[in-house]
Amino acid sequence: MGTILDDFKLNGKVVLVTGGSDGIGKELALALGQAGAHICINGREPKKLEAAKEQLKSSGIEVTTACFDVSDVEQVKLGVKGLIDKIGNIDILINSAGIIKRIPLLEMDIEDFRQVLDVNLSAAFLVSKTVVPSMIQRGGGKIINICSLMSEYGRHSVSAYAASKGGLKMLTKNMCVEWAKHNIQVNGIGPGYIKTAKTKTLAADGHPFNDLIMTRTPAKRWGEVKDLCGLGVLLASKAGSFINGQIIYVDGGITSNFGYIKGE
Ligand code: GCO
Repeated sequence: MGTILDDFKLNGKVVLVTGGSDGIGKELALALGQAGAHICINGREPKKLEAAKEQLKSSGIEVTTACFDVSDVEQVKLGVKGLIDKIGNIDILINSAGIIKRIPLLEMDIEDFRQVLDVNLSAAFLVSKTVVPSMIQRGGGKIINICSLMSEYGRHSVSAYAASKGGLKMLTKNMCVEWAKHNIQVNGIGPGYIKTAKTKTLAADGHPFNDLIMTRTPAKRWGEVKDLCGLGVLLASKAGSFINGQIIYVDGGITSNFGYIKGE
């Protein structure tokens, strides 16, 4: 007889991670691969994809790459179809591709604003819509959308990013509402401040933003990409089968904290 640990295993499952050649996407790909899944990583840059593939393969993970732009309707259609033809089906989709542009509202032009929404929000709609019919046909699936603290908060100069991540939170809930009856679970991971290429400049020692994070986060540290992996495996596995439509923040407690005064 199996144990609860068996419910976390992903053997025989196929995962597509968009934005999988880097950062949070790559780390989740590694974790789900270690849990037994076949991993397909998507990205726009063939060289980066190959490097990520080699890295995952060296950990004994089966990997396929899929080079396409998630914000381009035709490329998504061809990319996803090509992948399904090649390796069967996609059981688990992680929408992780994302960009950020830190530009104050009055200086931001509409092209930049639209591009952020296209990649962070519309692409999750597009890729999911392309993958889900085959999930329905096969009796179920999982979608994990990578949200953000900015799904809840504003911050100076990240308006487009926050608008996209707030939208992704609500898209997650609506996907759950429409697809749960097909045994599809759709949830969001809301990373707090995590050390990645996107936050590298903010995390530098002595940067005032670093001070803000260190004082405001109850855990008194930045997150590491690894901190997201346990939740990623839970949401991708049978163990998470009745968790649906939730955004779970992995943030060292920052969303619970209004702030400290000196000495607390
Ligand atoms: C910023 C940061 C954030 C992070 C992250 C927070 O400029 O405030 O880059 O937006 O990227 O999404 O959860």
